[in-house]
Amino acid sequence: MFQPAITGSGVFTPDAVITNEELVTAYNAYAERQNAANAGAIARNEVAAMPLSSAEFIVGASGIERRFVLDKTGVLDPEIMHPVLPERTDDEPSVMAEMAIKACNLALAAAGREAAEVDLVICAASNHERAYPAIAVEIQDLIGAGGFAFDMNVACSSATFGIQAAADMIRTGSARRAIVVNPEICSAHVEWRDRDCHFIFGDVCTAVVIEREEEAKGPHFRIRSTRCATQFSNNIRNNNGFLRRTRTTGQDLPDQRDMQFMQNGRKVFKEVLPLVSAHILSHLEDEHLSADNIHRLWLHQANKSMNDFIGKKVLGRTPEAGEQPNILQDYANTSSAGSIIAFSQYSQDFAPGDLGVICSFGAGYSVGSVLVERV
Ligand code: CO8
Repeated sequence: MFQPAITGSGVFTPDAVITNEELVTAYNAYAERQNAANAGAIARNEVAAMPLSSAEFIVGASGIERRFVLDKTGVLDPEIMHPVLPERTDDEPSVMAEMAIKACNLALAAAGREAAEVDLVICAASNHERAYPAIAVEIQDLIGAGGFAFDMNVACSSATFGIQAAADMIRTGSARRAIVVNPEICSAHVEWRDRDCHFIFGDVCTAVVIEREEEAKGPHFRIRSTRCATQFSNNIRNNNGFLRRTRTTGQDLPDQRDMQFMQNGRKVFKEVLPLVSAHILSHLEDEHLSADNIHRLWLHQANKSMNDFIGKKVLGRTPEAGEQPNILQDYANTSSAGSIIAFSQYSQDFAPGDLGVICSFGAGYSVGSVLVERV
């Protein structure tokens, strides 16, 4: 058996930023247009008026101030209300693979490794731009890695579940050096015309290099252990899928709202919090550790109040500055990439022996935790 370690991480951040104010201006312009167009039906109570959004609500309810996206012009155009990403030919790199190359190269540079030394690529994300061939195999080809590659999807927990899969394969010897990469294009999946969720997501790509600790070229994070858990819930759901076209005889599909991100946010908030806190605490207990031994929690980045609650529950007190860093104010929810951005940005100050937990949670429900030690 070999000891796996995270030896490098990288974050690719798109250039375009949308502030809450820009987002609300665009959404409200769209809603007012719709209301004007439907004025008669609204007056006859046949159609409900679209409610307006507010930047104050967004920051108060979530802590999110802005988000990065691949394309902001389409999202902010009330005539369009979604990102515009031109179609690519089959000979061009896919959008996810293009983002992934950038994050993989940053992670490889941090590990001091060449792509040719990698023999496992896992593309772990909450959506994949096509069914096959796997995006991971395309990434493997584009960066020049060897071995094998596959896609996996556990929604917001894809990265931690991917780390567990890679760490287990390195431990047993079926892979020697892995990249787990998380290209998240949430902007193409969220419904920007729905005020309940239009503010939640952003785009990013993260990557980590995992290899045998004995081969690490510099300071690294030993993966002491991992824990993954799932419990079925419909409270975060997307019904897009290949069977969709079999349910109609016409070209136009009926009600397409559920082909985008859907959630019952309040229920998610209430149900996921106890699940995550108990998960982290039992993971620590299994390792004969208490919260006092943990220097930092790199949590999934969905909601500031959620993270405040989990931090308090796990540590048994209000976390001190730096013990539970949030990046969601700048990135919003980037699905599986969130906890990895936090880890990548807030881990280099660790001293040898310091312990931390990367923890993701989300649709499924799913929870994944990775206990790491600085070496
Ligand atoms: N502006 C003004 N008012 C608003 C807005 C808005 N934008 N949105 C909602 N309101 C109103 C509501 O209509 C409601 O009004 P009323 O009381 O009159 O009915 C009121 O504000 C309160 O609404 P909510 O109860 O919905 O507000 P909350 O305080 O619950 O906050 C949150 C909403 C922020 C969504 C919160 O519930 C939350 O963060 N929940 C947890 C959600 C979560 O973590 N989900 C994880 C999803 S991510 C995941 O699992 C990955 C999925 C796959 C990736 C998908 C990629 C796109």
